[in-house]
Amino acid sequence: EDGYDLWMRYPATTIAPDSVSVRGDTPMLRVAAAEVRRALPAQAGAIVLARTAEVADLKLPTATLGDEGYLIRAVRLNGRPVTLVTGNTDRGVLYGAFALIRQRATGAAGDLTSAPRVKLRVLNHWDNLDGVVERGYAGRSLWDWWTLPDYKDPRYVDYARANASLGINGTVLNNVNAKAESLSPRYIAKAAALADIFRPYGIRVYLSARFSAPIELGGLKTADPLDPQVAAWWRAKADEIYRAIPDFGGFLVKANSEGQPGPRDYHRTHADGANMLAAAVAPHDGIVMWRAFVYADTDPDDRAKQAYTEFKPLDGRFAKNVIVQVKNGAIDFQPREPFHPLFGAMPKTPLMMEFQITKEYLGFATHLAYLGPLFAETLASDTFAKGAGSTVAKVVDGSLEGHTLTGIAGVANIGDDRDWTGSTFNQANWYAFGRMAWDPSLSAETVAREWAAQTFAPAAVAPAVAMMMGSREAVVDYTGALGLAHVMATGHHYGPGPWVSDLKRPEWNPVYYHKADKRGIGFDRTKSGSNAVAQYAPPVAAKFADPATTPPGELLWFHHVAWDRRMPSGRTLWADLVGHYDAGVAYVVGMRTRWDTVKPVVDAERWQKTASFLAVQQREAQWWRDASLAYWMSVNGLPLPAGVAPPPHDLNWYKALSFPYAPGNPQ
Ligand code: BDP
Repeated sequence: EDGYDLWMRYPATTIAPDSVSVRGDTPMLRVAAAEVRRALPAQAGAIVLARTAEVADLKLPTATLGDEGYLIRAVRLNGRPVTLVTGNTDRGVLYGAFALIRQRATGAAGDLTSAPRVKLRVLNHWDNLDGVVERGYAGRSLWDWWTLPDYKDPRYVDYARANASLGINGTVLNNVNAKAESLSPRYIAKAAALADIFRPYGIRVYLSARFSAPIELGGLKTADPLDPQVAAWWRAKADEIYRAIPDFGGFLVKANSEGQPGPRDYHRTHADGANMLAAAVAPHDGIVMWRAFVYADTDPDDRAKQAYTEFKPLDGRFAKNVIVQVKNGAIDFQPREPFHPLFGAMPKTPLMMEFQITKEYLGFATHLAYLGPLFAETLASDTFAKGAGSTVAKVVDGSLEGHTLTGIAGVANIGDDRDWTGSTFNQANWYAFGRMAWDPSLSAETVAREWAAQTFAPAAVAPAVAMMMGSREAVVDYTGALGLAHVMATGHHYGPGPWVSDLKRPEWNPVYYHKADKRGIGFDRTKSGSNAVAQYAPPVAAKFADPATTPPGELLWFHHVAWDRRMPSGRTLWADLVGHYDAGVAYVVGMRTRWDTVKPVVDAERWQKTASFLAVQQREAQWWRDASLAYWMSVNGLPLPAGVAPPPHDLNWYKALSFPYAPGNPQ
């Protein structure tokens, strides 16, 4: 009971051999049937897996299934009542098989039909070739690059099963801070071995491409995207990759951001760079996922404006096999950010959502923070790009502008820890990402309940869901609520550092983001400040421009607010902020109490690890709260509201803490 089985905790009995049958014999149908046999051994009634063409005489409504959807139905076949799992393709059957397993495991029943609303549902592994995972808190990389391609760790199959069970259909194997060597023949062979293993599970492999690879690997003098030799090098490289991996998905690129090379080095645009790579993979039906996370010292006025400033003018200039990958918010995966202003602002360009599943800013692996509500909140945000109801979800699923190339990426939280993600509850974030990528309209609570029902005994489900649902908000509360962001310590991002002010570039420093002074706190992004609000559609801009209509949870993101401003709660801003810190800590205490109640119904190993982590979380939540309050008080000189406990140490004590070996830091 170490969590290895994830949400696929199948009974340990064997099946009556004839209760699952499959029509047709392909690797994908074979793994689909094997999975059902393994998961549903004791189920009464026969199960038949077949493509729709094999059961055409049933005249099922299959038109809406597309090439990945499935239909599950009670039908009669050859006079026998059976549960039919069907889809127009093998892949539809595969996803239907997993849906049937999920349905039975969650105690549901009845006919089911579903097709994904988003085409590319992709994990981004920030895994380095030496096995270290950037921002990874679950051990080392799952990919043993050293022993690949000869040794194929059976775990690769289990990874593929877990992803297929959610409908995840792509994986980017290497870090966006890429090494050119990932594209060398030796590493292409290793990636090809993984692609072979993943193929029957419907998962395509992608690689992060280092833009300067033509120089590093090809010996060229330049990586200028408009140089014909450079374009030819990439074409040849793409051909070489496709010879080894015929269904290779394409490239993910981080360019001209945080020191990465890119087209701007040659005074070319992001579109020039993306289109040149797109031309190389186009003959093979490959795509380029070009990241909008540009973070270079070109726009010191407000880091939050940078991606929009650079990308919005390029709308309509990208090749048709390019999709621009945009983080959920404009800064960087903070516990809460308003939706990224690029969503809705580039109607002619497919935009792909990038969520971070690994909890770089939400307590690493140890804190229990269920990200379903964060994903849902972003997807439900209304861009007003085409009037009310133009949600981010509709931008991402292509329905707002009629795009067919659509995608959602999640920065994986997976490593070689036995439980894959560093904790049991982190598995829920992988799960929620996959399920919501398939259907962005799923509610966070539905997904939490589904996951918990497949992860714990029935008596633990309700308590687990109750813990999960408020857990992300608790992290917001104890790390800095009301729209504060980027108040963490430098480098590893472990713990509080709102006082940090001595780093080279202004926007590396937390003080740049909160701008706290004697008078107030917050970043003025209205007209009197950076005017980042103007990057949103007019109704949204108007809402964010006025502190009275800005949601309290985003107030300090958009406004510099006086400490004594009256909040909707009736308290002053200062008292409200203090209240949030305390509420965050209290929530963690509540989770511990609840977790104690499920001890009798959860296996000892998983119960104990979670209990230990919750203790860590309480200690660290308290630390965040105490250190932050000590700092804010040093700035505003205000007393704590009556009855509030003062931080046990003075500010210097918190400042002096140091964690040189905190995990996940870039190398
Ligand atoms: C930040 C991480 C950094 C990543 C970067 C990115 O701190 O390690 O390389 O994002 O997304 O969140 O490229």
